[in-house]
Amino acid sequence: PQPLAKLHADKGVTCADCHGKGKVRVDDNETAPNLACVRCHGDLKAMAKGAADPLGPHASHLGATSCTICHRGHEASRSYCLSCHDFEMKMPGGSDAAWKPQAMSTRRDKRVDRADVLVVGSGAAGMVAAITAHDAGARVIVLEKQPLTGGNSMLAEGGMNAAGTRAQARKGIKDSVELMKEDTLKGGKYLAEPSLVEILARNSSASVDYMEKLGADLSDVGRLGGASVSRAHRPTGGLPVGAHLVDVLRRNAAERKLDVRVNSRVVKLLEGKDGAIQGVEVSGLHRGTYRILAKSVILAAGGFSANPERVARYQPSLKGMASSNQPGATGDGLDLGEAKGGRLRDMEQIQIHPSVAKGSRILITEAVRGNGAILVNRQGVRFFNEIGTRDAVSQAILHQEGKSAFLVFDESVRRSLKQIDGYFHLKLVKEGATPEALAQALGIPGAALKATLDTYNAAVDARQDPQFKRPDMPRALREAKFYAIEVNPGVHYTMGGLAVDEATRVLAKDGKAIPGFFAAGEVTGGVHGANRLGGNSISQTITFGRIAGATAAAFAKP
Ligand code: MEZ
Repeated sequence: PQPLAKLHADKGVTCADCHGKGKVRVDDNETAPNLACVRCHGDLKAMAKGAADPLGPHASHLGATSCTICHRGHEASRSYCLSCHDFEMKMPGGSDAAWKPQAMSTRRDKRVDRADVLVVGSGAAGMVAAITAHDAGARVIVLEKQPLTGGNSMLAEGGMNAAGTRAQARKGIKDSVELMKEDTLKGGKYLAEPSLVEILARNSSASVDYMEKLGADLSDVGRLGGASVSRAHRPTGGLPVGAHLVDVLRRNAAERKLDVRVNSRVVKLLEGKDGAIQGVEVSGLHRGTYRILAKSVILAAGGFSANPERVARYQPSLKGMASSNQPGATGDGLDLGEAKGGRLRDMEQIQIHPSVAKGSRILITEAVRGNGAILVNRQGVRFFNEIGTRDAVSQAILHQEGKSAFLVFDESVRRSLKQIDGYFHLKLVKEGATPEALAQALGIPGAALKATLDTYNAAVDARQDPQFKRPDMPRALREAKFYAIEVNPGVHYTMGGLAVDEATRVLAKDGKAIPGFFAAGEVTGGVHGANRLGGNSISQTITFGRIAGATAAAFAKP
């Protein structure tokens, strides 16, 4: 395909129209070309208007992204959506090959930038840390290797766990810090660091308040696997939590004029003579390699679920399994930290999520089960407590014929959780007017599926599941239509990472904190032990992001 620069030139558009007049070097955020795109074509909203598909690429769950992520000027355009989806996507000057990162400039820029607090990674942990540090008076720079902010937090669906919140009180849910702590420790097979779990649970309600203060809506509360009560907070109607929180964090970063640099990959942490971390060497898409000196560095670079080689190295049994993660979740942060003496812990603890849509990388949120869906096998029968912990449910599915299962629900479950609409949009759902019709669409025995639903509905009525002891059955499955999605486990979360203390200081192999070096989010280990509970990841990012931002800002003060 002709690149866009040529297509534009053919229409009389000049270089200066996109790049600006005079000697202008494109920055790593590609600010000038993106402004030029919007000037001529309108913003994302304008581009989405009138499109045949109301959830098309210009109105996607990625939110406010820049045009040049997909629409390249001097090479074939590639849709970022194709990193995870296999849509047919045609665009002018575009190739239908999967998206891949562009090659970074090889130049060396001798200019040195300076910050009080430097944050590596722009998922929820990084952005919360950056906002907190900024609000504490620090000069902050955020670096993100991907062309957009949000990290894996952008894909979080089911909710943010918190105990003792106002939303729970409004719904009459009785929860406590102690119960959340015990659920988390038990779910993680008591491998987690109790002091970190205590911090997670004790601060969770305040972290919901914090996000609400920034403008988030976390008023819907649902139940997820391994939780004794409903404590997963998400937007009204059960919309996905991650895209919403990332949107709020982006807005807050913009309001504060935070210096957020995408297409900026950290290649090295810089160390002073005393062993303190004093900045980074970064490779920028256009600027090339340069240094940023900082008094504190916070690593919030995420996990490695999207790095199949690394996953297989720590867990050979997971070789070849699809991942639900965004393409940037490759674990580079772990290498950066380890190279500076950081201790890695629990690296072999890798979570597989029970419900990834078969043949895809699309996570079907656990909240569908939490809101009432059941799992049936090819014989049309249930085989496990659907809201057990992820490790247990995943193993149960892998023991079924075909190593997959059908997630079955009805119209009432569909209505209860808005994020289910997205699965219809992605054409992942089969349906039938009756259980038998649904079974026919799935190719499984109709009488068996009908009997399974009758037995389950009787258990819901009796508030007791004698078969599998499911502790919470919020609704019967009686309302046509009936729906199903075929699911199988996928690599979802890496519990291991850099060891940190209660103040998010990165610990060296001798157990001592490395001065000036902090970490938060999935790049750290110790919060979840051998198995993370659904909803604890977003909770962790906000709580430990806040702590990291405050501690790093305090450390940076003279
Ligand atoms: O915390 C998670 O990973 C989560 C809630 C995922 C999901 O099923 O939605």
